[in-house]
Amino acid sequence: SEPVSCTGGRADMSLDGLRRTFREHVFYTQGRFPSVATRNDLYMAFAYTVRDQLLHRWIKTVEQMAGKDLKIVSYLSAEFLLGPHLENNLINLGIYDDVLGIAKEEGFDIQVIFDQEEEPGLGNGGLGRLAACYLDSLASLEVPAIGYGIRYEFGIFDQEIRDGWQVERTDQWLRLGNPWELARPEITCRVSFGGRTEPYQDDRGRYRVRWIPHRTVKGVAYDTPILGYRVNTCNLLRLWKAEAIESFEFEAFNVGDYYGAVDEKIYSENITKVLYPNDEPVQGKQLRLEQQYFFVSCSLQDMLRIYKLGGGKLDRFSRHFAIQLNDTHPALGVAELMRLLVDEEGMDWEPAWDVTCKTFGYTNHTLLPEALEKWPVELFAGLFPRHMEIIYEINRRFLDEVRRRWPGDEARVARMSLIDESGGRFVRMAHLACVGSHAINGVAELHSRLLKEDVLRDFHEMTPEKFSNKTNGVTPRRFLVLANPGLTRLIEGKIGDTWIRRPEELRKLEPCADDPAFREEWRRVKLENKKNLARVIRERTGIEVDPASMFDIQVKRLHEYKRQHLNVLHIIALYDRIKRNPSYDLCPRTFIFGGKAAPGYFMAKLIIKLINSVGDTVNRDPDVNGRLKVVFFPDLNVKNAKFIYPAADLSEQISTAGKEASGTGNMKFSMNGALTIGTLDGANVEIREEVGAENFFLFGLTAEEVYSLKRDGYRPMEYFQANPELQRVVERIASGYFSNGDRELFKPLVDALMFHDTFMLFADFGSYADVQGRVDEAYRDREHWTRMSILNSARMGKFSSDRAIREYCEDIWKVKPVPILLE
Ligand code: GPK
Repeated sequence: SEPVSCTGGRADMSLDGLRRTFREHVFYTQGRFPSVATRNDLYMAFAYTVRDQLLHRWIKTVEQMAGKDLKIVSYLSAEFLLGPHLENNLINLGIYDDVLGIAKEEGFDIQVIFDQEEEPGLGNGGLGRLAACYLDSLASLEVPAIGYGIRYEFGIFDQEIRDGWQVERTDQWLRLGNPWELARPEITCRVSFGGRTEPYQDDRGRYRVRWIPHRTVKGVAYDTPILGYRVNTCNLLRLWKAEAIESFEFEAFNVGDYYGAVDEKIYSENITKVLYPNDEPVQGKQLRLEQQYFFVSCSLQDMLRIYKLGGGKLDRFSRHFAIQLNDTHPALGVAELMRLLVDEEGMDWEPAWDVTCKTFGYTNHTLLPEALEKWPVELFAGLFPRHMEIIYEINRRFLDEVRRRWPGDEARVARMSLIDESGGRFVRMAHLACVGSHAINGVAELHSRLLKEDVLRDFHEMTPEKFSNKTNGVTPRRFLVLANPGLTRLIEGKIGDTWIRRPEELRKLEPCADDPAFREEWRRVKLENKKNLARVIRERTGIEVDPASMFDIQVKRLHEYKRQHLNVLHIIALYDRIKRNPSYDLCPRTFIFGGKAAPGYFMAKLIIKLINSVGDTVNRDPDVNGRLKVVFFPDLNVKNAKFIYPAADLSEQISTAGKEASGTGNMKFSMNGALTIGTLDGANVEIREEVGAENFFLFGLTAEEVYSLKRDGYRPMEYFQANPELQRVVERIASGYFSNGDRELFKPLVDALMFHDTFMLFADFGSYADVQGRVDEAYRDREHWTRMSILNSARMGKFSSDRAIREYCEDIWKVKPVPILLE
């Protein structure tokens, strides 16, 4: 067919063209005269101007892919933590400066316009942000890809701090409209729940099963274009919204049941109402399981529909789609694809199973045993009677295989079964994902090794060839170019800008570490970034911080294994030293925390309260005299994070070894020239390898030491009794020093440490405090510190998500780039 013509008009990317399109959108899209246009009108008009450019490229992408014998990556994720689109798209299009110019001409501040954008907070933390970085890299590498997920009406809650406590407020990201998405009311799927199954014979006399569901909802597609960096590839993020199917309304209306019809509508729409705000699975919540199945079923139906458009035969499906499961949240896809192929498409079991296994890959993101998803069989079978049968059949065949390989080893069979029967019966989603995938990966070297040795040991023994490591990465576009324009300009002045696509080239900066003038410039940029953060902190918290002090930052979800409270114990130790010796020589430090706690996670919320209480006491104590400041930065999200990473001197990555699968914040900090104080956990291990041990502050037990200590019986009290400073620190908390004499407030926290200390803070406290002392000394030698900082940035190329995505493409997905031409 004829190529679609969309040149000229709104596709015109000249300065004049952009200005004209912008004015048109103010007028025709927002319906405003420039003189009465609100801030939001202007933002919307800019967004639509940019979206026009994206759509131009999107159509070219679809047009040039159609009819080609290519393979598409399908990234299934319950979360996509995208962050604001406008600035990012301007950078990827290469028109950032043009648009800055237009804004100036038209007489307004572009920062105010950027600030108007509500970010789509459709994720909790690392896992959701990783999915967003991977979409950016897929498009930037010109790989055909679709991200599939859920269009939550309410994303992750907004966090406020009141009286030191976290208060959650609903996220209303869609309130003023979302210019980045296109509703596709004509792209819909039906998704069913409940009911029963029934056997029958098909016209060829074959035994078949039919599912007679109890209720059915409709999924409607909402598409967001994802443009790559300085390429024409514009991929698709397709998010599903749940609605009631029309027939329900008609039926109910016919019998005069108006309220019944409305109820059904509310019931259906509930499925995509809200993101579960836990960064680990909430066990046993029916609505959460419904969400998972809803988006997985819509997405698989959509892929089959697209595939059939191309006229492909179903047994060749895996040559054209590579589906990646982002953790086990979409693992039900294994059973659903089997159902679609066998029940709906009439395939036989064996070929359908072959297609399924060749199509799916599974990424695991956690070693915490309590975070492995499992669903009560009763709940599962009630919602998905047919999938339950399919899972039993997968399991029967799988366990037969296990028994053939290991005759008589019934303990192994019980360990590997898709059904956990060790007290209650549960469907093990990780086992379903492993059995139904041809590739299984962890997200950092250490994590992948521990998966093989521990969590998925039996699966590794059985099919070692399925396992690999894919160390996480982050996009340098958002986390360096967009977040840190000052540093980007400085780097560009030295080595050009090709590193933005090939960050390994940042190595060319290494010699600059020896150049005093460059170091001076490097410090100037850091200081500017710190002033900027100091301003935002003042605006949001009222606290004054000194940009000349060391900015020591820990931002991430609040979790006991991430040990924000270990950081707090150290702050109290410094405070205690000052109180005991008012002339104690301490390099002035500002401790900055940020992150959300799951609303039902009491201990995490108590840690936020502790941070704020210690801050209240320390910040106003005249004895401290500017040497210590403690800040809790409220409402950490992608938008706020951009002020934080570029302003850090020290990055806190202090999880108990063996608990953090990878971490990605560690990479964002180091890229921006922060030094890391960290344990040998997750990707810290590889960051240290890359930047050099001499440019990294290492402390704490290794994963092996943590395991053996646990095995031999860890007694926190022994560490407590051996360390007088630790005793004083804990005593200050327990005595009510930070809580107006209230000894009850932090008792749960103190008791948990004294009697259990599951995450071994006491075991690591001594080593942490010692190494913090070395950090203090190192910061005094500012020239040397700057050297280390430059080398950190220069050596972080490996942690670009482009590198990670290349590895997935080559080893797992077997997909190749498809360059897109504009004309
Ligand atoms: C892991 F299992 C999970 C989860 O449910 N949510 C989540 O954010 C994180 N993660 C890990 O905790 C991080 O270590 C890792 O870097 C990130 O996933 C991305 O892989």
